[in-house]
Amino acid sequence: MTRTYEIAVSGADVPQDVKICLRGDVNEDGSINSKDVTRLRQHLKAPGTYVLSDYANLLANANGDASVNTKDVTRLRQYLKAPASYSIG
Ligand SMILES: [Ca+2]
Ligand SMILES: [Ca+2]
Repeated sequence: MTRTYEIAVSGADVPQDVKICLRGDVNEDGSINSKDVTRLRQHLKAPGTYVLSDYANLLANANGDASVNTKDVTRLRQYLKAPASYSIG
């Protein structure tokens, strides 16, 4: 997953806050757990009601393929059950 930032360089320091989440952390709270599965399932069932940000949509692509769908729900569940056997992303 790639995020791109444009930075204009000047003589002054400019602090930047950047939020970086692990793929699979659909609700962007810093951990991957059943809440992320729920969030993704809600989104897939009613995307107009449970909207994901562009970033959350990237994070939701748990299997790293070209789309966000029920396969990502399955991968998240597999990962949560056996993290040593299944990777995210
Ligand atoms: Ca989370
Ligand atoms: Ca996917």
